[in-house]
Amino acid sequence: MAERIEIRVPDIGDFDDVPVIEVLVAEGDTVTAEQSLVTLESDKATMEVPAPADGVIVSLSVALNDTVSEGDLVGVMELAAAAPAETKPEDAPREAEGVDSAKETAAPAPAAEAPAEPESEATGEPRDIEVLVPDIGDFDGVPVIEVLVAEGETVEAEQSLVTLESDKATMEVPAPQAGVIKSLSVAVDDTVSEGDRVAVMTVTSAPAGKTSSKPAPDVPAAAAAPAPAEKPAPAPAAASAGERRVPPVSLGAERVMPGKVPYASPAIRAFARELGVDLARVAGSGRGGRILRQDVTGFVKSALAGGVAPAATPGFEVAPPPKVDFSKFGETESVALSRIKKISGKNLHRNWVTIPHVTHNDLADSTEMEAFRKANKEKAKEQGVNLTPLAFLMKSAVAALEAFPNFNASLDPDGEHLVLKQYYHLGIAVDTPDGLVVPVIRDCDKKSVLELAKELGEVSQRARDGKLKPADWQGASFSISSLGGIGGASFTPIINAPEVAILGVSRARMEPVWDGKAFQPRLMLPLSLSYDHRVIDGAQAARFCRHMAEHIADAEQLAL
Ligand code: CAO
Repeated sequence: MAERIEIRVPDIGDFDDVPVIEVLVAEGDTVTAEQSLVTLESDKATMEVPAPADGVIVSLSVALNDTVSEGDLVGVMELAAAAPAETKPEDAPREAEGVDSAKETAAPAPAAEAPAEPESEATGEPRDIEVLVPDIGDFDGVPVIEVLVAEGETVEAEQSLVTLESDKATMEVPAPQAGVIKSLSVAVDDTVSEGDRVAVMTVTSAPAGKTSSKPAPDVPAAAAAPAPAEKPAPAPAAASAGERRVPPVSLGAERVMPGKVPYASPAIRAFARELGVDLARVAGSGRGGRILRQDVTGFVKSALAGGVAPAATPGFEVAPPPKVDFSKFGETESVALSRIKKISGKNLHRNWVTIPHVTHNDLADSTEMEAFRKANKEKAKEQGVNLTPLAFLMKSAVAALEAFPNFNASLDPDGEHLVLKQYYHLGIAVDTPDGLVVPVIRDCDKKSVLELAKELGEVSQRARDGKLKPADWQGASFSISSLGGIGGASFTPIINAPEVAILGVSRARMEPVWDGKAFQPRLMLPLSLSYDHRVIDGAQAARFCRHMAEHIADAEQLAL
């Protein structure tokens, strides 16, 4: 039978009860040497426990959210036949991790010296201290991948100042105590080693215990910043209680694997957890796809603006559009999108992907309405008004909205209430040379058809001239998009959130309509009502359209 070995939590520094935040394999999985099995996360470091050799996971002894300490059993694996014969099972994990056993038995690596405290510490007077890179194991020349604070910034004790990343681990250097960053001695992409100066801080309180800091020499901040960091004198071998440093752990056990788990530092993971952000959905803009603080805040901003698509079903993630070099197929020209197109594009996309749309189509008999309109067109023209069907349709829409109040509403952000509006402000989609805009005509219930037609003409002209003010497109409770002047039989208008429905109007056409005895030529007007199915049921939508159609067909309601 193949040899079985226990996999145990390696030296993880002074930390006990570190949570398991990911279990990356299952029992029965075949793994290769160095493949990560579980991820542990202290408040300062993310570590993975790798497989010591090739083999098969026989059993797992930890689950998500368990807490573990050095030596705890992670699982048992059966070594593949080719496993090195000389590897003693109980030593295998550590050997594979590259932990130097001599180092393990030796006293902890020297931390920065904590020299005799100057008098000011006792008196609480401001003084400068240097923050030094603590024991980071056997690594030298570790790149700084993030600088998390700026000069002049006030920081809390334990707040992370910079993130370092070796090819095996991500570590943060925290502030030893609360204070103000006087100068930074490192920048992104600098490389540092144990004892190098990270920053100079001005502090007042006495440190809680020994820290990787020492009083700063009298160096002007500006001169201090780019200066090469000094190595501190070695500290006493045994670290006293309260000593704070980045886990002085076997770095072979610490690793962050881009692509497998969200690639982010512990501080960023904590920040994301606080905001409820799933890091798996955040694109990292840092080196090697690392997720930075601004990536998380950017994601949140985008989500609040509705620009983040809901999580995809596993296996059905939305693939990015293909990148095609069109010039391979013929001549091309690149034209910048207008500002309006860029803004409305984002809103349309958000509304399309976040609202469950259904479009209900119906036909309204507009024969009488059209006859009335034509009969009054000249009269309206004398008053400088272009009388089109749209002004009549606005009145019919208001009548339907009065009858079905939940179409004149918005979903409360709590998702549990509907905000019913007692006003009838209609957004009207206007086609302009720069793109689609939706100015609002207010209090349509209080205005006559002629007044609506007049305002429609004025506002659409201002829209085409690019003269709309922000107030002109705010506050709509329902919208209408009319393509009737152009053509078409029906279409699916996109709901203008936070509204819950929008009416699309296409071009009226003569159709034979059966009156019970014979076909009659009637001018039929296509109505396409898109509605938010979370708020409106299909039957209600059908009734709303019928209400509108009957209002349009009702000769009695026709008035200017
Ligand atoms: N059926 C038949 N004829 C119609 C009609 C309809 N449904 N709607 C308008 N017409 C006629 C008008 O009566 C007018 O003809 P007359 O001058 O002979 O009376 C002609 O078509 C042109 O009308 P119009 O389009 O200039 O005016 P309107 O009041 O109907 O529309 C406006 C105004 C601003 C809505 C329109 O100009 C516009 O921009 N529409 C495009 C909206 C759009 O892009 N929507 C798509 C958004 S994506 O969802």
